[in-house]
Amino acid sequence: MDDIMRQLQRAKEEDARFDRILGSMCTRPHPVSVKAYEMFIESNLGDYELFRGSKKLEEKAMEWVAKLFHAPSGYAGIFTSGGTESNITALWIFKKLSGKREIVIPQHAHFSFEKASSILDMKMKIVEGKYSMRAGDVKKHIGKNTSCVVAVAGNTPFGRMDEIAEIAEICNDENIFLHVDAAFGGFVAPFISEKIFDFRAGISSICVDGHKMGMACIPSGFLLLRHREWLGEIKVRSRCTHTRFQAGMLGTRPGAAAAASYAVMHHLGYEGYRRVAENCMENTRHLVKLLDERGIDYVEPELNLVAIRVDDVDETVKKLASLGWFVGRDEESGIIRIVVMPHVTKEMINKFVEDLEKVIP
Ligand code: 0PR
Repeated sequence: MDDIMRQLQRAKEEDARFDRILGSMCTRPHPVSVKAYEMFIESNLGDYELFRGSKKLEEKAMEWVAKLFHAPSGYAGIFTSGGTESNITALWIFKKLSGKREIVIPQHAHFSFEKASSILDMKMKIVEGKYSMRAGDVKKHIGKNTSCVVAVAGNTPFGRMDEIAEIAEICNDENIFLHVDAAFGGFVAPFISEKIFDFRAGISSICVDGHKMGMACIPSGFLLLRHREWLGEIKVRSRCTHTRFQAGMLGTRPGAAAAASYAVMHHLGYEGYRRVAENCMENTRHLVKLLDERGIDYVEPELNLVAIRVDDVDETVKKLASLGWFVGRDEESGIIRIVVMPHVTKEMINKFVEDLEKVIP
């Protein structure tokens, strides 16, 4: 046992620590979330008749998110392992409902849609756009085989929001589904932006991740659908278990993750998340100010994510790593990515910018 523990300790020491991580959309989970996770470690939501308490927590966490996004009363929710599973599941449902095999998707959408396209055998029609997707560019990509449009609230490289309300109007006119990927932005934008990107805009589905700005333990994802009946498309009888039906990709699922999400959401509440988001935005502005003072070029942030333009992405990432910093990168856009998560303090930002100045010409 001692030997195993020593091995675990050594492995843990090889893991990066959050006080050096600047490029991740994850953060240290809130202590309340960790506590709840530990309490429900045995629970399996795949067989929810056995774990009815966990199931209730899952439903309550879902209600909390549904309220955040103004879901209509007949909505359905699936608690998932995160944005990837949510995105694949949404496209799966819309393929079944429409019987069509094309998706219209912004250039800067997350690579989980590439996985979805491969698994579901759906063709991606890519809408080009500098930092986000404009409504005016969407229409020409819609055709008779379009199943759904994907729009992003807080995209992966720039943290920008697509023109979701306007895109929703087009989708409603064309009678096609609109899925909103708010995996990252869903816990920030409602608190700091005036933009309407949720069910009020007339969207079909939306996902958000608790394990990103929700400060919940990994894995935590929420997928909300406008109509409960849509779940019927992916519902299967779960034979031999204590539960009659499952709807979703996974079988056995961690009840601990649902309890952990419930706990942090109800502990922080909407006001708590507003404070977290405002604090992250304040630190984002601090970072931008330091970059301005040094003449370092960046993409104007909309949420708590700053894409810094550099000449040689690979070289910059390597040099920063040698100084102990982990930053995100996107070679295609020529940027390194700083996500100003709740664990990213002003002190970290100050030290990082000092080091960044040393490594860029
Ligand atoms: N949608 C968007 C807009 C995302 O940015 C991501 C992940 C996903 C969906 C998929 O989410 P899951 O990975 O939870 O399934 N974006 C992060 C990124 O690419 C994922 C991540 C998080 C990567 C932490 C690294 C990391 O350390 O940055």
